[in-house]
Amino acid sequence: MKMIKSLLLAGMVLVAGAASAAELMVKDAWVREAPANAMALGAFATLHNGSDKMRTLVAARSAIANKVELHKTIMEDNLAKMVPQEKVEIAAGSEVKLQPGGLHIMLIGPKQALKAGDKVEVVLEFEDGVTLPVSFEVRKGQGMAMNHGHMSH
Ligand SMILES: [Cu+2]
Repeated sequence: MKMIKSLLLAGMVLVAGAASAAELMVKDAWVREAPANAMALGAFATLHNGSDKMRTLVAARSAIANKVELHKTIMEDNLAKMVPQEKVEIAAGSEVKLQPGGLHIMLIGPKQALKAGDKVEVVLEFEDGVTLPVSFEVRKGQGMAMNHGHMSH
């Protein structure tokens, strides 16, 4: 009887963990195709928070980059400039778009060339301790490609 009880308890903990992750949804995750010598590249996605409380993205990590940062591109004196962000807040029941020219995840020092069709695994870390592995699809540059390598960090 004792064993059944502890198994039940373990099951409940698992369900609770899964539920809090499921309330966070990542849609349309992609990174731009890049050569092996790229200095940095942006990762983009729509982060959807289906829960009833604010969720805060505080970090991201990936085995394919030396370093991963959260950035926001702003215009200053007609120049695009990237500002590191400590966090990205997603209000309850809403979504935040990480997109070229705005908030993005920056993969700094990619360790390999990325070709369209490849997948890049990035783990998103939230303030409440939830981690969310996301598979980003590599796509060819679209429209006005912003060359991150030319921007000052
Ligand atoms: Cu950036």
